[in-house]
Amino acid sequence: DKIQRTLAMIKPDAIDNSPDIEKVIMDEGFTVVERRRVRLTRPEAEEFYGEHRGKSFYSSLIEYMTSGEVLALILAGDDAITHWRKVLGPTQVSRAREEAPESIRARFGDPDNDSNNAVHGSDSVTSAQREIKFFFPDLTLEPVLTGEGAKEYL
Ligand code: DAT
Ligand code: MG
Repeated sequence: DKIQRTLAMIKPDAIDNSPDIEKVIMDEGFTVVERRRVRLTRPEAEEFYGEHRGKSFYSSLIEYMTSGEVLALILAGDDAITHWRKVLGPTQVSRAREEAPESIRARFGDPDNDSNNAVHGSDSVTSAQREIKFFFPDLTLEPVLTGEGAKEYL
C-alpha cells in the first residue's frame, strides 16, 4: 500500500459527463489535488501521446484529442495509479462493456470508436510524473507522506 498521485483526464467526448465521472472519483475515495480544463493544441496532443506516433490510429487520435476541451485532474490516493486504471476499465470500450460493465469507459465511452474511450489514466509512476508535469508544469508537489516517514512515491 502506497500513497500515489496519478493523472486523470476526461476526454472531449465525455466532458459533458464530467460531473458523473467526478462523482465516481469521489465515491472511489480519490482526493482531487488539482484540476485544469484546457483545449489541447495539436503539438501538445502529439507530445502527450508521443509513444503512439506512427501507429495506424495516431492521426485520428490527435484529431479527436484536439476536438474540444479536456479536464485534467491530479488524483491522490492509496495505489492511485493502479486503482484509477481499474476504475477506467479496458482501453477498448466494446471490451470494457463485456468485461467491466461498471467501468467508466463502459459507461461513458463510444463502443464504435476505439479512440473515444472517455477517460485517460497514467499507466506507471514514470508516466504519471511525466503527465502531471505536462498539464501542471508550474506545480511543486510536496512529497507524499507514508507511515515510514517522508517518502516520495509520486
Ligand atoms: P490506454 O489509454 O488504455 O492507456 P493506449 O495507451 O494503448 O491505451 O492508447 C492511448 C489511446 O489511444 C487510447 O486511450 C485510445 C487510443 N487508441 C488505442 N488503441 C486504439 C486503436 N486500436 N484504435 C483507435 N484508437 C486507439
Ligand atoms: Mg496508455
